[in-house]
Amino acid sequence: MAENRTFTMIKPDAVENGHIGAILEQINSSGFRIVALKLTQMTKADAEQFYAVHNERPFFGELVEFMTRGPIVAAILEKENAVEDFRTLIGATNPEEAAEGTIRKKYATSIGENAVHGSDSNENAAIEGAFHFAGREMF
Ligand code: RTP
Ligand code: MG
Repeated sequence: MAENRTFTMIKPDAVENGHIGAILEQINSSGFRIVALKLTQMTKADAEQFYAVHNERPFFGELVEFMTRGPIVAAILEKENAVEDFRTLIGATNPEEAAEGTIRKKYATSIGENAVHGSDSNENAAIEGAFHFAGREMF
């Protein structure tokens, strides 16, 4: 995947709370182009693989449970400096520490149920994008 791309998920909490439209609108109006998009639901095995880096952490079971309890919106986004700029747009992991106006500040309910995911490196963006999308689904 190109280095000007990142991968995101609108997590089950934000989908349940009806924030898909508002979050996609903020993503677009912040200069990101959507190059892949779908509503999908991860299985337990999917979530365990996607978040394998966290499998020793105390919150791992809770995280897998949360991420599989309902549909998510998966998307690949394009913009110059996409990974870093998107992490800025979503804000800190804990919404209480997230900057005013960030997506997590506006829509997250807790450190665990924090509305959106954003890749943390170009390498992981490529891995995560390929995890969710086939080549013909990326534009
Ligand atoms: P993400 O990967 O989802 O974009 O979030 P992040 O980089 O800001 O945070 P990370 O450390 O990668 O954690 C992944 C997700 O695990 C859940 N979490 N729960 N209960 C807790 O203390 C806790 N800490 C992290 C969150 O859903 C977090 O986004
Ligand atoms: Mg992370």
